[in-house]
Amino acid sequence: MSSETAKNPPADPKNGDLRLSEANLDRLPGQIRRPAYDRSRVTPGIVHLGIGAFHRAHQAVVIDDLLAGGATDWGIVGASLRSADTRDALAPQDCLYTLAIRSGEGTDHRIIGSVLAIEVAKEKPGQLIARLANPATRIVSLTVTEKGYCHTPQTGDLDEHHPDIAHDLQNPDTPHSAIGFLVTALARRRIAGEPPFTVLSCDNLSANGHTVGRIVMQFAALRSRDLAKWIEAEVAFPSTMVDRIVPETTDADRAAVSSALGLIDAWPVVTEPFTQWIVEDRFPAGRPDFATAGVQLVSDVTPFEHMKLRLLNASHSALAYLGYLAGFETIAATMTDEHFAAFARQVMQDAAPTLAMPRGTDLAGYSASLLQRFSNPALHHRTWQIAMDGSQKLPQRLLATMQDRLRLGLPIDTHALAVAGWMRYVTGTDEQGHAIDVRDPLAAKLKAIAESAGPVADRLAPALLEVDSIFGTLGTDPRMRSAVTEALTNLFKVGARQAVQTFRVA
Ligand code: CS2
Repeated sequence: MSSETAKNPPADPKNGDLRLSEANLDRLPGQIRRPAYDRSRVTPGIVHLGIGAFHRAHQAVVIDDLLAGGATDWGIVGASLRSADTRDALAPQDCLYTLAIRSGEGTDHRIIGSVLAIEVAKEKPGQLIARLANPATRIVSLTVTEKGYCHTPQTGDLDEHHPDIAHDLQNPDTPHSAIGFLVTALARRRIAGEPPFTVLSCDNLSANGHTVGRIVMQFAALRSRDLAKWIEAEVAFPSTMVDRIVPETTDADRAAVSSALGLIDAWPVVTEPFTQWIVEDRFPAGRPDFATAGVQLVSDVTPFEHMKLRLLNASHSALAYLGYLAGFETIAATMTDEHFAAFARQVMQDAAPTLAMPRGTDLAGYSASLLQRFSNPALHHRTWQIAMDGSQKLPQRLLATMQDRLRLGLPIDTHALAVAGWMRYVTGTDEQGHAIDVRDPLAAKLKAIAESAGPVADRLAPALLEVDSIFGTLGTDPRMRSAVTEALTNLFKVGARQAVQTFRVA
């Protein structure tokens, strides 16, 4: 994202404008942790598609721990599908970067060395395909965000009309999408008689492994039925639940980190102390000894994934839309309002009866810890950032819970207010009449719907509920229509702050 590009890296009085790099590691203040292994001896075993801040603050840190423990053949080659920003920022610093862990107690800095190289797929697609096809690559992991899967969020099926998919079917050797790269590389492996890599989705999708597997097979079937059959028989797509809050890096973060280091880091990542990774243990091509780095290996990740999506991400999105409309810039600021905090708790409470957790799971404790994490005053996590791509996020975060609650005969007014918040947000005009920069693959369509309906809940709510790729059959349910219309009517009437304040929480 260009807003994350390094701007005016600050000069340090001691080290001038020296850059963080292998050669300069010795200049770091003694307390700053750095790779405890010889990076020149590490070979790549993982290719990661979508090397953004989230991957660098989460999976790359786990791998850094494993490399420190002696697993020298599991280094990461990162790839950006389009933008050269991350590569341009990190290549001059030997792909080293800082993890800044922030809490109310201060910041802990650590240098991460597990990323060995970064490629830009758009520049050299053939090079990335060759790397993926190389049998040394045993895991291909992904954080390409929800929209990167080119699927219909409501059904989980490949969107055959997606422009990138249409392109990739015509141009298998120069794909644009992650799906196109995976399938071309898998086809090469098959022809070469090599075993496939394991595909590890680390995005916030429901049943992310199963979902990416289905999309990959549907795409492959459009190219060759035999290829699709081979993928179905041979390729593992374990599901994962990945959790760490990672706000976008700001120029102020860059300045603060560079000053703590005494060296310039063009793109550090800032995060919270909490981190969690739960992975289904299906890696026929081998895997690092994840458990030694605190990763939980399970046979079925689904309940944990649902728990995270319906408690954490659902309340995050609810706070993002309603908080933004109420004029709060960050999640932590939104949480300082007790009514918003109570509303977030209610979103979680309402999701609880829809979850089937393993015995002994402490949902109340989990929810309490989420509220605490959201309140971390040192994280500047913008409501606007989380509000992005709602059309891709709503189904698994909010709508699945509503569907289940309706099935159970339970009321849906809490989630209806959150969905109404999204509807009010995507009109593109805030409560003061200012424009909202709505980022969403469906932004233009949503805006057109909002313009034709006007700011009238009775017209806008039903019109948006008809967007099938988001709402599916739920959008036609009369209980859904009336709950959302009622919530949106109130939002237009009294505004988000008062709507949340007067919302009856249990
Ligand atoms: C957030 C997530 O941006 C968003 O939509 O809800 O990125 C969230 O911070 C992570 O899933 C936390 O693990």
